[in-house]
Amino acid sequence: MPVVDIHTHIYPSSFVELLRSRQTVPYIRTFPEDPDSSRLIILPGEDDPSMPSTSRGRPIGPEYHDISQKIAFMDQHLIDISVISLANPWLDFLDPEEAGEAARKINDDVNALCAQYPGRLYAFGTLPLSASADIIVAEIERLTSLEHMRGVIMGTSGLGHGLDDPALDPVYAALEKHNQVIFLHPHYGLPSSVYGPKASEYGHVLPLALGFPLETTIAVTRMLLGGVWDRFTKLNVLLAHSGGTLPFLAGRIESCIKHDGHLKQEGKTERRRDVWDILKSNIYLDAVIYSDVGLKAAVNASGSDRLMFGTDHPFFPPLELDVPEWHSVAANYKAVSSAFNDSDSEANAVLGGNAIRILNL
Ligand code: 5CU
Repeated sequence: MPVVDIHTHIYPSSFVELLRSRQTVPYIRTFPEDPDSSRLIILPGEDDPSMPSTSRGRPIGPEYHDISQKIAFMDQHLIDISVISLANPWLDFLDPEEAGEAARKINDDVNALCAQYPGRLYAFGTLPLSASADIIVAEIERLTSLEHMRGVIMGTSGLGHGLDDPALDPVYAALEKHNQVIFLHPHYGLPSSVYGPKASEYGHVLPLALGFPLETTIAVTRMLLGGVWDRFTKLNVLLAHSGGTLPFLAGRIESCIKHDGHLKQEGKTERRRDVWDILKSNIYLDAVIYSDVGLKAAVNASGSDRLMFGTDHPFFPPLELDVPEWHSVAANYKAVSSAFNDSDSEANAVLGGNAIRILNL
């Protein structure tokens, strides 16, 4: 059974040029302490002058845009097929007038990268979310004509007001109509105040380990409370990082809904699909959680037939020089083998079979 990586990012060269041309987050720049090394600054507040220079973004090299490096990484880690996606913050920061054209260019570029390696690369497209719903829907429709596209990647901000915004309904309707999976990925984290006054001493750990997964969990819970899956019963969403903390917190979310007097008064506690139903019918989860503990929660919540292997390449490379096998990837492989130690068929499904079936690879 082939191994498929469904969580693996790329910034095509045109996007790298765009980031290099900018002076505010997101952008690529060098710092006087190390003028020969470019750093990718994408997360909110990541270039705060109070940060030590080693916390300001991350080093960026050709692994972020050179597709031959993606293939070399796949070969090194025994990955047969990758479903590549533009990394955060996608096109969220563009002016509305620029977004439609930029999305067409990036999607064409990514589709062309896939075409260089037939059978090995597919992609999630990018949406011009700062543009009007008409322009977004037009791009969703255009994506269906690009051979290698298998869905779209999206952040949690939607059109600027989150994923429970009713203004997104035409977008959800188009995605549902064309059977396009949304790969939902965090970027914005939590307000920096929750990380406390010593945050700059802790590198990226709090925003990446906790801010990202909580952002995803809140975004999906808002979709649920906003009735998105009651209106779009066939809308499929693949959640990054094994659903943030959704599998672990689903019982608590469901209980809070059942005990909420305001929701009851509005008639919203009875006439709705519950979290467990949505987890098993509309949600897919990646297996990018680095431990069998989190992976088992994901399996219990959604089923092993809805879980798909990923790496998050090119993020989380080894910090040591010349280590060919990435610890982060080894941890995700190990989590799958420990979670399914008595079932090769389930492990193979998570490693590749599910992605081939769900994304029609
Ligand atoms: O290291 C990081 O900041 C990231 C990121 O921004 N996006 C991602 O997908 N993984 C890690």
